[in-house]
Amino acid sequence: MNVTEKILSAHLISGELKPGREIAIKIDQTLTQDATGTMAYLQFESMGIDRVQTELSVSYVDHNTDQTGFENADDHAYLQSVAQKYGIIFSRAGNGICHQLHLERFGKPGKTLIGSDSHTTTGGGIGMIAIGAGGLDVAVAMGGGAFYMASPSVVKVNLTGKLRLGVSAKDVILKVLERYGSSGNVGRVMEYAGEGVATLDVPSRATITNMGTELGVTTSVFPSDEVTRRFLAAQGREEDWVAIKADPDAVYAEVFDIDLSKVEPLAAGPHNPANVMTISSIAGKKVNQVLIGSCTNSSYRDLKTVALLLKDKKVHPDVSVGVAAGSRQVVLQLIKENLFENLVMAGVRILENACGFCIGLNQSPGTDAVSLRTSNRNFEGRSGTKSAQVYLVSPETAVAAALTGVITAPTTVETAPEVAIPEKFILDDTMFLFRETASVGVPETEIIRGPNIGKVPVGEQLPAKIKGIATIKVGDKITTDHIMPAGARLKYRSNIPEYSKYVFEQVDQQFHIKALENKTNGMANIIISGDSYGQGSSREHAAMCPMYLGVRAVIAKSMERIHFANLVNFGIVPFIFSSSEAYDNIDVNDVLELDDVINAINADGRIEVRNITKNSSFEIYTDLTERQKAIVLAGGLMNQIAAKQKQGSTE
Ligand code: MIC
Ligand code: SF4
Repeated sequence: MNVTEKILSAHLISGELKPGREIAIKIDQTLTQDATGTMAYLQFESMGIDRVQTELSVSYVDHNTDQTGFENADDHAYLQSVAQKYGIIFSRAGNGICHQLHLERFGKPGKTLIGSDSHTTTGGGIGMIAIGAGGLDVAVAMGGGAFYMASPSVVKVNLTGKLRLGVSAKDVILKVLERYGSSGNVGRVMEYAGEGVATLDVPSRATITNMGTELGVTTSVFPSDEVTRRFLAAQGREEDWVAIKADPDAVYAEVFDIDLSKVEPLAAGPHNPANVMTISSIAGKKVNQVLIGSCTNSSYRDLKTVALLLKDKKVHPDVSVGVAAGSRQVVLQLIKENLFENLVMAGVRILENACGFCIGLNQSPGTDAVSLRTSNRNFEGRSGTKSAQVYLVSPETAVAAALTGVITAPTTVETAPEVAIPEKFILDDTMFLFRETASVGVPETEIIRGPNIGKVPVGEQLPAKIKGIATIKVGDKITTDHIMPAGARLKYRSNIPEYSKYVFEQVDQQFHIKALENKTNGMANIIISGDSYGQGSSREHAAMCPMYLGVRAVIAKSMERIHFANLVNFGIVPFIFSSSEAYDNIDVNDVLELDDVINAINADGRIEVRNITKNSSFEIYTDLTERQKAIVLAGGLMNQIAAKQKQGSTE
């Protein structure tokens, strides 16, 4: 068996490990972050369970920490009180970014983790099967329920050689993105193997598994070896270590070879993480902003490298340079080693240990500005500035540009010495509230609900016939940032009627008005899309808010995994065109009729759509498991759970 099969088979509740088949697995750990967490906990509350049923569940506050207005503080108080009531560890704002913290303090090789954030895959860096999912799936796992997924097809990424100085893990994952792209990888797991694995420390492995998400795969995983043991020992958690490696005769669906010594410094250019180019091909381009941080490159290894490279130097006067550490531990460690000073002395803007710039919450670049970032996503407008040109690069490349003012290959300038993980990291869990310390000054059972804490919208059962309007038609690679913007709108995450006003804001500002009108007139809204609909985040709001606006179906050429699952959970039927030419013959505002939907879903999922406006028809299909069919017909998972609760079922 390979590593993926070993961990999955040890957690298998039902199904068979045959690629494509649905399996149910037991979940050991969960994580949530605040921006997806409020809805996840509102859903968890309605399940009527006294205590989380997992081995460990953590609620992190890291995304929405920087807004004006009362909303953030309301959300944080709600999350803290829920954590206290249900036995969830609470990580306070300022402690750091969920994925970095989870790796440092809680992740364990061989365990399963799901999190309401797509980059939960970071845990694969220490040999976990760690998967991003919608908040509702995480709520179900916290209640002891299984997680359902397609049994993956495992790709071996065979690493040989050793990276040159100035080239780092970000360049490796960009190499993988160059080969596999950001679509067409649904159902895959990338498993790293080969002698080159031992040359990568845990933070480097975690950068690779983190950004593996941009491929659209289920997750990525490294073996757990001596390097993993040393990392956990330095975190004071040696007892959490177990060795996990693939059997010598393990079988893989395919093999991708990378000779690390040949990897060049790379960048992902505007506006997709898979738009990979060499740094040498864009060298000399003027840079306005450099931002180092996010859950991809904010570790001790990365920031120590940055601090060493900036020692006794000053950032270029035309470049605004910001650094956000991934955790307090990283900051404390840099302070202890007198390295933090290098950043401040160089003229770096010190940012909060949080997601911040990565999600467009602050540091938006100027008009047409060129911004170099070490984060993992550069979707158009995500930075908060639509005309900005965002390039994703390694910390080494970021520093080279910060100093020279232009894109510069780090291998052509002074390179920093290799950074080793310390024997023992500074261990201080002050900003985690464990049950004993979780007091928020109220009785344990009282949940704090300020006016920003709304309600989870309720779906409606699927009607026998969908008569609807093609309210919007979008192209390929529509991300969840297009569907449900974050940044300045993030503070409405707990208030669905308000947040719904921004659905497709970047694409069609009238969408929500038209959709509500159609809903009032008894017409369903139908979204028409090209390939790879729903790339990017796990935010279930990209399904929940459209559901609130009366969207009943999405018809796309293809769809990404987490978004597909979220649509099902919120009772929106995810349809695929049987023949992609049909896409060309639909226009916005066409009236579409889907007769006998329920019977079609229960049969083979194929259905004829009549385009009343064009007097034509075309075929679509939906590939749902029996479990997913039942959810869609019930109008979403919450409806199904409520119906079961009414019948007294404990299932
Ligand atoms: C992201 O990087 O897009 C986010 C913000 O972390 C999302 C989660 C969210 O939308 O709250 C993700 O990656 O899942
Ligand atoms: Fe936060 Fe950015 Fe990581 Fe998402 S990708 S979890 S916004 S740091």
